[in-house]
Amino acid sequence: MLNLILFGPPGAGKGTQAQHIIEKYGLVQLSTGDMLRSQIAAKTELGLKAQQIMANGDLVSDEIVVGMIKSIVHNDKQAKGYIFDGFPRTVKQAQALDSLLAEIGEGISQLILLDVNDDELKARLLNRGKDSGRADDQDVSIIENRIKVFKDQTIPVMEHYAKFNKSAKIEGVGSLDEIFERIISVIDKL
Ligand code: B4P
Repeated sequence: MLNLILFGPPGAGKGTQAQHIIEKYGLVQLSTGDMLRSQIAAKTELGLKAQQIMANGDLVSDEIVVGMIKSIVHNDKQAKGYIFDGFPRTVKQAQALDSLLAEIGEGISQLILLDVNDDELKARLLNRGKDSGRADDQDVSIIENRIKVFKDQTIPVMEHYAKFNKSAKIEGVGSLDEIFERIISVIDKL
């Protein structure tokens, strides 16, 4: 299996690039952000818990997101591999993911960081916020909090996989095609 973590700060292009990667490599995309937003739209108990946390730009609890991922990985026996988009966001989530994959005799093949500077992130997210309807994309102070949360709680995930030589960093500024080519050149070396 090819199991990739698409990694980066909010607005780095994870969701955008994941679409192209799944088409080329036939992987299953698991975006915890999308899963949480569908729970909110369906007004489930889980969605109600996550809604305010996400609107503030904070992280939903590890238990909730790990539980969502677990149920899919355990039930999908046909997958050629996964692209984890927006997950793991804490070292605890990374450890839970490693154990989950080990249970099916698998592991993470590579983490790929899309490196983008803070000014570009803010501009992209505010731009998306004009028509996305996402509360977390419409307020600079919330976007700044999301970037801070990434630096404080999520960067250690990259260090966790670097210990196993499984972290790669690519430039995340440029056209969508240029960035996709950079990602392909990392994947094709695996
Ligand atoms: P996510 O849904 O993961 O939100 P995101 O980081 O904003 O998305 P993404 O990074 O994929 O967006 P993209 O760059 O593609 O999470 C939202 C919230 O959910 C979190 O804050 C948290 O509360 C919660 N959550 C999710 N997962 C969690 C977890 N594991 N643990 C705890 N909480 C969790 O796109 C951004 C914009 O940039 C788009 O408009 C796009 O068109 C544009 N763009 C992309 N590439 C570009 C390029 N090359 N040039 C110019 N613009 C570009």
